[in-house]
Amino acid sequence: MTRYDSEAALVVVDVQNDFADPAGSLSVRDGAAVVPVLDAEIAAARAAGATVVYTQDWHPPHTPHFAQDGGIWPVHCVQDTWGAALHRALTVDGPIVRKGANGEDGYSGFTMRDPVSGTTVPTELESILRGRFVRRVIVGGLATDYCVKATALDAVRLGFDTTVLVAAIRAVDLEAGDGDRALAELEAAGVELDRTEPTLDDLHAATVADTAIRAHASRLRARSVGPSEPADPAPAEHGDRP
Ligand code: VGL
Ligand code: ZN
Repeated sequence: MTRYDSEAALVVVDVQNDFADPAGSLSVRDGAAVVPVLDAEIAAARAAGATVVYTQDWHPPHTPHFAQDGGIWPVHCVQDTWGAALHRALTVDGPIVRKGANGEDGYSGFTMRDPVSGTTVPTELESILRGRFVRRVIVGGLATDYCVKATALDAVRLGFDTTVLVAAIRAVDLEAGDGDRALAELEAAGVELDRTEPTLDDLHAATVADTAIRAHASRLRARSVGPSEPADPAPAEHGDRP
């Protein structure tokens, strides 16, 4: 993978349990499949000195974004809940930008729209990228037809040379074809679609790193817990290893 250098940033959009895990409240079909692909991208990006930034949908328990409060979505990604947490197999190695925390519709990682006043406010994403002299933005994550689309459209609008990694995204597809229509819209706006499939070597490298991290974490737990507690608790409740 040669797409990364110090002027590039990988933006990992909303790889959170509510979207990525089959038990999530707004679970995207095959959503967990993006995790190993993104882990490989993250490793390549970091190795090349590129920036990696994560976005996180971060809603209050009540927001006009939710159907229960007049919006369209089931309750999802509520601040500090399991559903809002980044998927446990995702390598987190960079700043996290949270959006929607004050009841806005936060589809784009760059901007949030107040659903009552209609005004748009920026998140800190653009200033993070400008502060690092980023010129190129590479986008992956969930979901193609909402937050990935909105983030990539904002990125081109802001003048970044923008690429979406097709192997690293999945669509909600509320209506059949939404994901494909989103890709067409992105292309029309000047976003490059990279349809390269990750190689097995890329995926393997990410898996090996992940396994090593888990083994180390398990040794640390074994050392720190008392004799009455299990040294290595059962895998997390909502586990879904891709
Ligand atoms: C998203 C629907 C509602 C997304 C967020 O991350 O794509 N979709 N909130
Ligand atoms: Zn949301």
